[in-house]
Amino acid sequence: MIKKFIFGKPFETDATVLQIAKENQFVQNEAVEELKAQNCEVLCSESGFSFECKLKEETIVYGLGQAMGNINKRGRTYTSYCSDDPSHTENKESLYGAHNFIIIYNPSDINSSKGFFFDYPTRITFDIGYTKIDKLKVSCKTSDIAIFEILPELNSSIKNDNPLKNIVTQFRNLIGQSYIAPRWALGFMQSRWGYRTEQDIRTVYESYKKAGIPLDSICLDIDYMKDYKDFTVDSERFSDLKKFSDELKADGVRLVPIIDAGVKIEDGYDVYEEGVKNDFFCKKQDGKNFVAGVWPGRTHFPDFMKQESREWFGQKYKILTDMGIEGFWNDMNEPAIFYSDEGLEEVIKRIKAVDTSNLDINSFFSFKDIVLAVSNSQDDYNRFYHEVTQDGKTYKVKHNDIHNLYGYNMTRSAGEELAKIRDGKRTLLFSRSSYIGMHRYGGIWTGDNCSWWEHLALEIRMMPSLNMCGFLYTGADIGGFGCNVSRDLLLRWLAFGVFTPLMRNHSAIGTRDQECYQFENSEDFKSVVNVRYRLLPYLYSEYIKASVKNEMYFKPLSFEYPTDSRCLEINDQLILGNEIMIAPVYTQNAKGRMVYLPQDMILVRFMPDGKIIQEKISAGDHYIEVPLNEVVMFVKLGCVVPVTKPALNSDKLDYDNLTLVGDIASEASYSLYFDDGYTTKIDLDRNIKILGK
Ligand code: MIG
Repeated sequence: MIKKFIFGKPFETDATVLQIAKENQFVQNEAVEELKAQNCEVLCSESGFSFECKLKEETIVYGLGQAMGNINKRGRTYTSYCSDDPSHTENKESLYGAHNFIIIYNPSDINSSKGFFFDYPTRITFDIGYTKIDKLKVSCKTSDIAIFEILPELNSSIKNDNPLKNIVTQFRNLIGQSYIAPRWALGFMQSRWGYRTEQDIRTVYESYKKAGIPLDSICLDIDYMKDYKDFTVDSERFSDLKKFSDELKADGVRLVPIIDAGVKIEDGYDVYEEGVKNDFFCKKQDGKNFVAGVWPGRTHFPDFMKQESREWFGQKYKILTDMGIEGFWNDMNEPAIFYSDEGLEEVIKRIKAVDTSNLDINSFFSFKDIVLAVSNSQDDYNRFYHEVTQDGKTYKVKHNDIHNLYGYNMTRSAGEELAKIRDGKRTLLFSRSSYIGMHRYGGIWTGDNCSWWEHLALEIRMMPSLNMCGFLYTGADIGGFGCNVSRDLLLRWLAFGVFTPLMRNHSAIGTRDQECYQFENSEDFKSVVNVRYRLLPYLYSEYIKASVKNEMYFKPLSFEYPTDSRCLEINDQLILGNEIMIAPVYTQNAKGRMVYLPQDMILVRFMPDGKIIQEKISAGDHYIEVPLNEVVMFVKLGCVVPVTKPALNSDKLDYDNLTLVGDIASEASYSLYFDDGYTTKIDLDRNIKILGK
């Protein structure tokens, strides 16, 4: 059951798609009372809003999607405020996304579990037993907010057998079905900020081929554009993108260009001129278009809150789809701002004011901060406005008041228009910034991580939380974006990436070359990436089922074994789909790791020579050796998983001749979803092949 609590005049974020029945809606005082009856205290005032409830010692809090911390979010503070911050250290409270969904879970009373979604368009803070160990406090600046409460409904048509899965499925019904990527987008992608020319891309394509390592796509980062202008191609570096993309596609490799939020200000540039002429850009209070310095220098931001702007910008992707492009990634859409004219002016003024003084310890540090504060500043987010139409009225809203919706609406713009442009065919689309609701239009990558073992561990923990919030097509920059990767880190990260729907090796300019073929014994990389392709029919099938049925693709172990006390604390093993458990190695110089099995399982080991070794392992703790060039997974008893032979890309895979691994002795069967990889008409009932028995 879902209840909706309405305080003040909530901004319509379009996060949800279900109407809540009148009798389950509570407004203002009624809402306060209804929540009080459940021991939640709400305070609405001029100075802000807060929601508090007590946490028992045993209470676990799940959710929050893209965030630091463990799968259990307790003991920290998190702030949803989409931030372009590439340094994801332990202490960070905000990353690129804003995913305000939590589940409160009491293991000794599992039916008392509840989910809460705080639908609020800008900064909101979750203090989860941090300030006070037994209190959850959610607070934000204004008292205009909608809160959805999800209570488990165990006798409903949602046949999830436990309250945790049931709450997630109800929540996902509320927010609508997740975006579904084309099948090739589940192939391995290579990317790097620094590929400049057709020749650079050709080298990547040829080197993968030569090394025999499968590859489905190569990303084009900002250097394919002419002077970083969206929807342009630098013809000196890519003389004929259509011809090039057709040539690679004929061999099963696709190109995936980046699109940035800011539109370069330049006379004669059609996107800029059309945007100015039609009032498609964000404006300042004085009605002039807001100017933000980003990659191309001075830019305007499309006003993605305005439907006309969304339609216009989204149709621009056709320029690239006409060149054979079938996938995109949307970047810098928090939006990232290097500087604004006003911000720069102020900084220079402030610097001038201090430059003759004798800087002491305090003034010196504030002097240093003056320059740093010019990027992504609150002041800038307060300087521009959106034109919004709600309830038939059109009015202006300050950007900062709806900050978390910008990246969402950029990707919505692309998603809605690409659906028209490529009628009946799926397009790959993933975004950096996001809000719940955007999961209907595209996936996300988790932004600028580093080549740190800790960031591999972080990704493992983040995946199930993202799935709760509807983001299924997701993954991190494999190998790490910033810093220099080591060979073993890349291999271990790939071995986890084998299982994430978005599997992309991406790195920053200036870091060590990170393509798989750059390292000694590239056969080891081939063995690992091959496993992705061997499992692709299965992974694709589980991904589609999870999307269509509003379920999780990755689950914490506790969601499958909610009363196993060991499972409640496991942050480094995941359940994938319905059949398997994975336990990635994420520490350096480890030859393997301890794995906890909540039940008997079949260990399936993919060997470098292509053999698959299987062994039954009993419930409990085991040290499992995992050489760098092998991939292991655990199949539940009573389950089987289809595998195929590896191929150089997903177009070349044999989807017909599948063999089964796992509990083959049990005569178990597997329901495989299959289709052409593109269709938007997904029919789980018709497109299922039963394998086994
Ligand atoms: O300011 O396009 O997160 O993936 O390679 C950096 C260059 C801009 C940030 C993205 C990253 C991408 C990079 N971009």
